[in-house]
Amino acid sequence: MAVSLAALLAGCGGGRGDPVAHDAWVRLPAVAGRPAAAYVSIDGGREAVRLTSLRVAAARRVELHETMKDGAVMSMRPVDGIDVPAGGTVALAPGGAHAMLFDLDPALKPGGTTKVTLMFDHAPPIELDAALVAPGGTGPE
Ligand SMILES: [Cu+2]
Repeated sequence: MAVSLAALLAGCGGGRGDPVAHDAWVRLPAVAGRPAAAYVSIDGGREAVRLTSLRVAAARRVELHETMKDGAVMSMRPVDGIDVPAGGTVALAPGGAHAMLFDLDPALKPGGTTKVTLMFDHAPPIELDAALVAPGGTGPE
């Protein structure tokens, strides 16, 4: 399949084919000092990309995790990226893939927001506000 140079260049600078992120939220930890979890939905663009990391200024360290179910036992493990198919939607959501935020700023309170930045292997970063949700909350209301 032929791809023109112009199309390639258009894809490299925030063109229309880039992925879009929305509905970001962070579930605050029930106990201060425990990790928080961040969730977001990503609509794939013209080409498949890989979410390689998530940056949160208010957290010292962030890991991408996937959740596995072995019978009734749920566990999670770090992954080095999450695939976002072209034209598809990937939801980081409770019970599935998520980002784990370590050493989150304890001043963050439910009802506020914090900035998160999604980093991709070959798409521009996306920065958006994540709603802060109380421990045990199921999503932003
Ligand atoms: Cu986790």
